[in-house]
Amino acid sequence: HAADAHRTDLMTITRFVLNEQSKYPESRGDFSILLSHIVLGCKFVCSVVNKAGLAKIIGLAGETNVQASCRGEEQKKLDVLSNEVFVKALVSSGRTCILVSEEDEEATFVEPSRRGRYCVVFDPLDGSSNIDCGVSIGTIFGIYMVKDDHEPTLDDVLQPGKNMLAAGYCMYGSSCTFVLSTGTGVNGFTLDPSLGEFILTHPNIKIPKKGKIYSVNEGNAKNWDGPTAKYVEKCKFPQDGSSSKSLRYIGSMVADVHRTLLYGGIFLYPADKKSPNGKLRVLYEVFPMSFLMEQAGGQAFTGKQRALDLVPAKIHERSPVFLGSYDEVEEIKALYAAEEEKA
Ligand code: P6P
Repeated sequence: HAADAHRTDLMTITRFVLNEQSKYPESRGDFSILLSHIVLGCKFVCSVVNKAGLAKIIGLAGETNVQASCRGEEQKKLDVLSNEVFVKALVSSGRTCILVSEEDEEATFVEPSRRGRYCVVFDPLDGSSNIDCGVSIGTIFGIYMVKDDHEPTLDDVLQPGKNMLAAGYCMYGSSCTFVLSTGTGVNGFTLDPSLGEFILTHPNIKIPKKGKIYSVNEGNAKNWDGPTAKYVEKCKFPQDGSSSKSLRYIGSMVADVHRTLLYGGIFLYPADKKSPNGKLRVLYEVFPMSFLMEQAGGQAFTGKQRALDLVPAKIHERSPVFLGSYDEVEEIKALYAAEEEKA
């Protein structure tokens, strides 16, 4: 019975990654071990974020950090707590050597005895300012291999996004959804809380070639450059008789990108006069989401070049980004190219 087989043949993320690994006989399973520690971190953050509202109430009453701390310490901000969980999980995996987190000014160099070959760049809780109103937030990560066996340096993480081995995010919303690419397509997993396992629910995600949704903070419109302003104008007042697009902007990148990936359309965080490099960070927001978009058949562009070709000079560098359906990004690229020709 197919239905029964479906119910009993659970494709967990662990099984899925082991299947992937079996394609590389020489692999020692290091990547699978690394990924299992990232998944562990996400499960922890999912449980803490879901209690956030409750914790706040209890926290207010007792001013204690309900997250398993008996030292009565102050309620730790969830993004700080999440960061600590991911750093500890990644170091304890014994498979990492450099960590770059949105929460830490400096990169973490793992001590030699615990060092592995992978560098992980991550935003432990992106959009955390949205927690109090219950908007979905998420963890975003990308994984590089160190360049060589020499002493690790920042050059091992200042690599173009196209060198990433894997990237993904975990969205903490009505359900906990883990979306991952290891370079051979994109797959989505949903946490089954009764099993504590991520189950494959969105196999081989492909973003629609076109989309009817544009996603941008219109509040910045007065500061946009010409091509962005022209593109958004076309979304609202199409000249070719097509219907105008819908605007959907949640203000939490993981939620806006997840909707774009599944429904199609385009997500934009352009440069503007106030922030010439836009707002989003290259290593742990732009690169992972651009990697996923390309793997799903979409595109990602910075206004000047393919996002994944960018070579960051600093670990917290920002870049404008236009990502989503292939045809939508093509339109933005044409507008920037036309601007370039005029210049
Ligand atoms: P704005 C959240 O703070 C974040 O880093 C992303 O998750 C989100 O896409 C963006 O900033 C929202 O920025 O300027 O539109 O509020």
